[in-house]
Amino acid sequence: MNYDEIIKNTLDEHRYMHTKGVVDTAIQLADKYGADRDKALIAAYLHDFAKPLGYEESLKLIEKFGIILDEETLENPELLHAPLGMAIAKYEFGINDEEILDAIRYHTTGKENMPLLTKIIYLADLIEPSRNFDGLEKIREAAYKDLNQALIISMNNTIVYLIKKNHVIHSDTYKARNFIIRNLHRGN
Ligand code: DGI
Ligand code: FE
Ligand code: FE
Repeated sequence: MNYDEIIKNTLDEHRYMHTKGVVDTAIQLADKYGADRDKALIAAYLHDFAKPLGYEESLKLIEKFGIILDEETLENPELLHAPLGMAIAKYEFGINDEEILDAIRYHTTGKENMPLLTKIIYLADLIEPSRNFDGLEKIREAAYKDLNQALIISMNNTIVYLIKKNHVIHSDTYKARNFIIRNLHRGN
């Protein structure tokens, strides 16, 4: 399947460039940390496929695909594109690989005990070359030295951003952070 062609025809220029950046970065991280680069490529290409859809349309598709979502996700339009992207990957692109599906599903919030590919897509989404936000350089530097450290800095950054904006913090977001921090303290 020519994902590049598909994405170019579906996403606007800005989101296409972002997606290309995530693909390149995810492949680099996959090589560095020993993940499957073909899976990284597919997950990266499809991670924001549902992003252009509006709230009402997203809710309709979520119902159509029979996805059961928690209230915290349903009330946050920003979060819907991740589970919906997973369903589209599965039912429209025929992807059945659980690692790819998980990486798309949790690319926005993260989750407790993230598999390697999910961590890579989460981080690649934040540090790809066209991104720009305060604190990004520190995350980029850490990303190629220590994956878990980079994730903690990213998650701290996102949580502080959500607090400043007075947004609801999804429980997957803080559980993802707590899990990594607890495990670092245990030394593994
Ligand atoms: O889709 P992208 O823009 O590439 O990036 P993304 O999938 O990480 O989505 C970013 C948005 O998601 C950003 O506006 C912050 C929001 N977000 C991330 N975690 C949470 C969250 N929003 C809420 N309400 N709660 C969260 O835990
Ligand atoms: Fe996204
Ligand atoms: Fe993205």
